[in-house]
Amino acid sequence: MPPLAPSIIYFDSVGSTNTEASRRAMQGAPEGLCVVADEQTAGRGRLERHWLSPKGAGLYLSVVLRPQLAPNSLPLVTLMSSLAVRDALKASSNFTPDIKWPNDVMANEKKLCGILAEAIETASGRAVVVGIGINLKKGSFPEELAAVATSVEDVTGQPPARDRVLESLMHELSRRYDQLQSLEGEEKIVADWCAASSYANGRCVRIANERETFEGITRGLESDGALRVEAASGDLRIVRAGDVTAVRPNNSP
Ligand code: BT5
Repeated sequence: MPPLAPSIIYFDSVGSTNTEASRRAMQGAPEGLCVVADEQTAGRGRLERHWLSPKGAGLYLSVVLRPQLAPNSLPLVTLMSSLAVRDALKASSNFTPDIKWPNDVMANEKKLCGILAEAIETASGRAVVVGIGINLKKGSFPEELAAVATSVEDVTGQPPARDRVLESLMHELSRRYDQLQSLEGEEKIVADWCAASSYANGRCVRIANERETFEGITRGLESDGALRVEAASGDLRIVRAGDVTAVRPNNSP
């Protein structure tokens, strides 16, 4: 597998970097194409939710990937991206964030970064567009989200230089993507994700998805990245979609 060779296109303002990168992937863009914007006017989360992306406040980017993975392994692309963001912030901003299933990077139990991986069929085969939004500065989100959102500046006291974080992120993303597609790479991504996330094992959580809401205790991941949760009844539930909220904060050091 040749290493990912990122080529970056910058925009001052765009609706959504995921929409722009998907459009280019449909036109045949090779993997490694990365769309970065200073602001997004229609940044997207999962399930038609919005991602607030004020000008100059965060890092908003989308990368085109063309992974050679079985369809049921595609959720691992989101998990490897969370690991890459974590590693990149560790290297560029001197702190180690937490990661939460399925698509969040967290600090102090608040959301610092969201990831949106979308699979699309293109004339040159399946592509996955990985969108990453990282709150760099305090003004990255409105006051209404202050109870659940945070930024690198909130955590470290200093707004990081966007391009330093971007450079570090492209490096870590290439490394993790390579790892994911190597021999036993899927197992390694799952193991590294579990080791890096305080949510992986033994956390009391509430799971909410389109079908139901229930509480339980996390019991690690399946090999395809699904979350195992032991429900109050004792049944082991396998969760493939939804939102996870901690029922109690993490008290471990
Ligand atoms: C996500 O969705 O977390 C995926 C976010 C992906 C954003 C990137 S930015 C570059 C690329 N281009 C795009 O258009 N998208 C990607 P989800 O788990 O559904 O979370 C969405 C929820 O997060 C919203 O409903 C809000 O509650 C909250 N939210 C919105 N903006 C936020 C922000 N800046 N910081 C923290 N939380 C936010």
